[in-house]
Amino acid sequence: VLAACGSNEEGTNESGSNGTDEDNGEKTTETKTIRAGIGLNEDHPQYKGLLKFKEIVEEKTDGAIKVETYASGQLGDDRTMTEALQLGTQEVTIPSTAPLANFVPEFSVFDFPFLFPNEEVADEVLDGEVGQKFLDKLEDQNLVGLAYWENGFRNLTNSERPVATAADFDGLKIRTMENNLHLEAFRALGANPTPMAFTELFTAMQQGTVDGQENPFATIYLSKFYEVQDYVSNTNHIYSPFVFLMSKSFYDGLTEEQQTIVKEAAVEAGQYERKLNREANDKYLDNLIEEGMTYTEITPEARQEMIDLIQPVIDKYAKEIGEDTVQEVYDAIDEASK
Ligand code: KDG
Repeated sequence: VLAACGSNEEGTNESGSNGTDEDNGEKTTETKTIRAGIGLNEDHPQYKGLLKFKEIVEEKTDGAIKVETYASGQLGDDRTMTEALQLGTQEVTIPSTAPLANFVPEFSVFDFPFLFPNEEVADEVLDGEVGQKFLDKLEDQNLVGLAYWENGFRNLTNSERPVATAADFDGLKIRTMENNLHLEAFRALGANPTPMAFTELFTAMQQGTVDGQENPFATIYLSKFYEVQDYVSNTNHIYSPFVFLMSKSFYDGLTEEQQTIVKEAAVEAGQYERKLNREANDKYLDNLIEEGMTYTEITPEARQEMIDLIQPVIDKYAKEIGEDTVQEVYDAIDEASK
């Protein structure tokens, strides 16, 4: 029956549209493919945002640009994917600013602990003139920064003990992102930090290579870190932005109209991602407690002590980055906080 069906269809096609197309000599424009990879999994708002980007781009370009999405580090980690963009062997990735600072050191300013007071101020600064200035610095690295998305305020988890004060960090083996400022900030708190790609983190906690890590509640819950971690504290120590990156060689090969479409799609999908991410970060602490984690709240006094211990590290990096650049960021935060 199937075979008969098949030949019927073939028969219809032969005298149908295929032939007509060829006869018209229509030129089909080449389809371009964006391979977009992230480290987080398919449940995370970052992936949902990426699907939104795909939907907008494929619709607005009438399928002339196809987007393939890869989650869970299938294409690599933040650093290796960013390198692949530079080489032109991958088209899109959305790293945290922390590993991106290995390419453009100035990005570390956004990872200064306790810099942004809340998400709304971060939006205003990153989406404004100051944020754009940092994106412009990516061009020299063969990268195009199309938009800021949100990872969010990072919180500590570990398998050893409740962390309420700076003293509780003593000797804890904490995995950090691959960023020197992060490393030094945790050392200043007395911890014993190790940089590691996100893709290796779950196993490292499971095997006890590290005692703990820090990430927003959404990531902690959606990556099931509660299976290998017992304690969580709302340290809220760093607001982590994501940067939506495109390979410059790919971007330069797009028509002007396509460039506008991908730019606008990255911004629009980013607004959607931020909304989902905020909802997720608001609700998942409760889920972590339900899963059996012990929650410790950081008091304002304890947080102030952490700020004081980390301040020399911030001062050091402010000098390295350039005090004018850092001041511009501080001014924009003050302005947005009014
Ligand atoms: O997709 C983004 C992830 O690769 C990474 O940036 C997540 O915050 C992160 C981390 O801790 O590595």
